[in-house]
Amino acid sequence: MPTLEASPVMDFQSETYKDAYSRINAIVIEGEFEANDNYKSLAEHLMSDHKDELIKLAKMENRHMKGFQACGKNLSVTPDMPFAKDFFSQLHGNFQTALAEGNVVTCLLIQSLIIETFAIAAYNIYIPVADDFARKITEGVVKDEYLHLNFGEEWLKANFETAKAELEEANRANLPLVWKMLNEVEKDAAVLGMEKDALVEDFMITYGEALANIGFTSREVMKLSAQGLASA
Ligand code: PL3
Ligand code: FE2
Ligand code: FE2
Repeated sequence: MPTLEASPVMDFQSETYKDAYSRINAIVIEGEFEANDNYKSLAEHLMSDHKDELIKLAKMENRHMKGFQACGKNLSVTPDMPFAKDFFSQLHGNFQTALAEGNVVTCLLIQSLIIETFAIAAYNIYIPVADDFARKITEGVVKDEYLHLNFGEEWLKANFETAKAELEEANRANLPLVWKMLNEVEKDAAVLGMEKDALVEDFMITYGEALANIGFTSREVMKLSAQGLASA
């Protein structure tokens, strides 16, 4: 008698799958690499009072990167790193500018709120459609990403009154980039079994919860988390 399988039939060895994976895998590897760099920069330059904790987070990001490199190798896929560098270039540039100007609130919004939430949404949607090897890796990684999001939340919550205006400005400048980036990966993500609507929904929920925890009212959360979405 045939058994009911919950997971969709996915040919992880097809050229179509591997071609899409070469870009998505590269994005995730580059994202983890830049996250490692960003937390190290914050530890060194802007948040030396949180140095030990930030170095711990940076080390986790380095482990995540290695895990995702192994996922690509396991499928015999070569990640398209130039594509991924380009994918992150604007967000990366904005982080570097904020770092140089000493805008710690903007740095935390970009790395700990936006990028970590983007990762949480992507990994949660990927887990049910991943191959067995990648699923185990991604399940371990996503647990850490919640800790990283929480680090940013806690600091911004403790400094809410002085951070509020800069948060709103940084959100206005950076959140539209997320929708643009999602549009850029939409096709490849679909090949891997990940739907854009599900990614957007997961992102909005997690990001909105973070903003509410930091201290924004539900009215403000609605406005902030949909910033730039209509024109995307
Ligand atoms: C920081 O800890 C992680 C930074 C990674 C950012 C990843 C963004 C991923 C967007 C691409 C959507 C497809 C994801 C596929 C998952 C393997
Ligand atoms: Fe990570
Ligand atoms: Fe992270």
